[in-house]
Amino acid sequence: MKKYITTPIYYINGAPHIGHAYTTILGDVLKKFETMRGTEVFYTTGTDEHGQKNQSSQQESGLELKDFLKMRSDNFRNLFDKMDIDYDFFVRTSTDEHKAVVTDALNYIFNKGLVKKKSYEGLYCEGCEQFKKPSDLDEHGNCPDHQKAPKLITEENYFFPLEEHRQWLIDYINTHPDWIKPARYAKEVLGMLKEPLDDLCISRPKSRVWLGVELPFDKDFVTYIWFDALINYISSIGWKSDGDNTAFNALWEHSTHLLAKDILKTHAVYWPIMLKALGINPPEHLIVHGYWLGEGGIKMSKSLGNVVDPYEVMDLMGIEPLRFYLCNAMSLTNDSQISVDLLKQGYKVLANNIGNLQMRVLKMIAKSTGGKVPANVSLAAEDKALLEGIANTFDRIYKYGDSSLETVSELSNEILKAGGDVNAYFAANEPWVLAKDESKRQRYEAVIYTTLDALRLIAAAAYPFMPVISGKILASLGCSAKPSAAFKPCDLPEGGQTVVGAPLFPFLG
Ligand code: ME8
Repeated sequence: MKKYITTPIYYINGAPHIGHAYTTILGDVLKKFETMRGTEVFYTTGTDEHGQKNQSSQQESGLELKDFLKMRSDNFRNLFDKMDIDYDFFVRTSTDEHKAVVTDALNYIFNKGLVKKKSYEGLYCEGCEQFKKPSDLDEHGNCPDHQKAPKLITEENYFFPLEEHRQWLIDYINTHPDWIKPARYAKEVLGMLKEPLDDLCISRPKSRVWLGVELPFDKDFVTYIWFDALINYISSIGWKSDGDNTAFNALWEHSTHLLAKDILKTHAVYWPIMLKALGINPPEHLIVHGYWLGEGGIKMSKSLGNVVDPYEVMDLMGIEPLRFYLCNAMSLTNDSQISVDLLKQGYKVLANNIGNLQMRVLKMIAKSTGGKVPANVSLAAEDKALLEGIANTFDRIYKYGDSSLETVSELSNEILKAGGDVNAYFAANEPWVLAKDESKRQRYEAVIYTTLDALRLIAAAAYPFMPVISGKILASLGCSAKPSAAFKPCDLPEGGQTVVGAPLFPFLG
């Protein structure tokens, strides 16, 4: 079985910020988690290059369209490359391959008689690229995400009716409790489905928006950006309305879309209904996360300017501690505050936990045994209990966890907890005192072996978040094996050579 994991494709009207970096990091962490337990993953991320926002941005830039799109898309790709994201395909909606699939899908639903043309008046939020109902707005009549009043627009457009599928979607959500995770977002979607669904406007007149995929059945219009963008999830893996979809179907069956709650409605209401019209099942899972809140406690966003720059914080603390922090600090169902100060604090937690433990134990045995892992140790019940507890926890998460935020969050918490427990064990057993007394040699060696073996388990478990640091810890313990999801206690080869290297988490200053 091969899994398919996707991130949203990001608008290119601004530079990427930590929110975009986070979802793409989360996908990479999930990919590594799955790979470690033997499941292959096809992972996609990319850029959403059409629509009014991108069009306005291009006009302001004064650049040729092609150059503008490439430059802005590369801003995202270069960031993801610098962050060592192991994506298998980088989507660009401006490519002919993607556009051909959008055209194919539009023709398919048009020919099935699922599209109708009518005049429409509505409140349009450019930030969301969506028509809004008065009930979607805050008390000042603004879009809550963009803090701007939507514009009243009257236009002739093409529509795709949704209402007739509402009950089917409600039933689908109720019979598939694992479809949308965490569960509170499924409840939110059921809330959206309490009222009849308006027809989805799937076109924009070229007189207003020309940056898009032309409607195959009316050259005066382009496709609505969301209709175009959502199709990326099927265009990236080769769907065709009339081709052989065997390979597509195999991947699609195990598909997970990652997204924040800002785009829950498009993914959990429009998308499954679009897919149904195309004869495709909903993706297997939608994994939804909350917002990173920037300055002022409001959602960080390009348009509000309260963003954390991923390059700045990567330079400050390194990509791997940043990955760990983001995955650990994003709460499952709420929003999370983020700032450079909070990131620095998170870095210190890691340094004091895993970093401190590694340095202390390695320096100690470098002095006492020339760095050799003690052999023929006789572990006390306390030592065995510590190692078995840690191994069992990681074993359970790797065996039964799924590709979700809950798993990632639990794993990162358990890594810190294990690090804390081993630091406490080390302090309580005072190996530096034992080392001075030859009659306590056996006990000294057991404490050292236990600490080293625990560190090995922690490093292996941390691989999806910090692959390079995990490898460095394992190498420093004399373990060359690639981390695997088999967490067995007391597996550290006896007699191996340990090495005190440079600190894993240098002082930030
Ligand atoms: O919505 N906190 O693109 P977008 C957490 N092109 N995550 C955040 C975030 C924040 N403050 N800000 C952005 C679009 N994100 C469409 C998507 S998909 C078919 C089309 C992340 O550039 C998060 O993943 O506005 C969110 O859903 C996405 O970026 C929105 O990116």
